[in-house]
Formats: sequence, C-alpha cells, structure tokens
Amino acid sequence: MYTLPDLDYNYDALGKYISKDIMELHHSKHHQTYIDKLNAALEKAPEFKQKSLEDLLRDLDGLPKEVRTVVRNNGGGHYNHTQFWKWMSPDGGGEPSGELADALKAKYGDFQKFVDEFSAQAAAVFGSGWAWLMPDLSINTSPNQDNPLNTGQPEPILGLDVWEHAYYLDYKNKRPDYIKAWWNVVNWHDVAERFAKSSK
Ligand code: MN3
Repeated sequence: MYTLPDLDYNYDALGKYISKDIMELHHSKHHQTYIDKLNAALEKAPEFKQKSLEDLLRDLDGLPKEVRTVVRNNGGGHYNHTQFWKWMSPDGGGEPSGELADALKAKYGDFQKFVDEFSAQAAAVFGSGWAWLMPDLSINTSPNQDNPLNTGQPEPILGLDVWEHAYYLDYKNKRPDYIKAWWNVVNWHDVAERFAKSSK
C-alpha cells in the first residue's frame, strides 16, 4: 500500500512563493487522492503490488485494461508529486553549482537562457500537465499526470507541476507568474544529485 510521504519542510515554509494554503491542499488532499485511487486500483490487480511504481509506469501496457488508466493517472500523480516536493526547498532558488551548472551552461549558453526555455515550455502546456528537465538536460512536457517513464525515457531530474491546483489560489490564472516565483524555491542540491547519479 502506498502512503503519503512527509514533506521535508512545513506547509508555510515556501513563504510568499507558494502559500501554506496551496501546499496543504496540494499535499494532503490532491496527492493523498492519487494515492488512495492507486491503492484501490492495485486491489483489483494484486499481482502487480510487488512491482515498483516506476516499473508500473514504464509498462502500463502490461497492466490489465480495467486498471491501466487509473494507474497511469494516479500512479503517475503519486510518482510526480513525490518528486515535486523534493524539488522544492525553503533553502532553494539561486543557481546550481558544479557539474550541473557547467553542463547547463554548455547546453543553453547561460543559466538564464535555460530558465527562459524551461519557463516557456511550462507556460505553453495546454491544460494540466508537467514540464521536465531530463538527465541529458533536454526539456519536455507531459499532459495530465503522465511522465517520461511512460514513454521509456529515464527519470527526470527536475519537474514542474503546472496544473491549476498548483497555483490558482496564489496566482489565479497567471501561470507565468507562478513559474517565475517557483524558481526561487527550486532545490538545486537535489537536482544536482539526480544529475550526478544519472550520468554514472
Ligand atoms: Mn499537483
């Protein structure tokens, strides 16, 4: 049975960038609902309880048809949010250092150009979805709760939730304002660790 992971910080820790109200609703209600629905689906296909969440998402076609879409949406929701909480920190923001900084500079010219490109792609997601930074530092997006695992790609090293539930209470319909604020809480320490692991 999957359970809701604790945050490494309090609901009010991201301060003016992402409010306590959003964090509490997003974590305790939205994320919890994905977990409840994922667990309910796996009750109907108990032989798949042994597989890791990542493996389930990598092989959705291997699941029985009657639970496939539920696992895709809610297993994806659980995976994506579990990472998302770690990709933010009250000590976040600024720029990465070390290997990741060098690699981003090599690919995008400078850090700001990377930020601009990622922000543009995140802003352009139609409806609900996510923007991702991949281990090769390419940027892509997914609709709904899909993620790169569904198409056989590696795990992303950074992702941004652009569902309205992630920002509407603070930013109303202004998704670009939310994206701009979010850079102030990005946990580059976590992203750099994932980048280092992915290149080994
Ligand atoms: Mn969300």
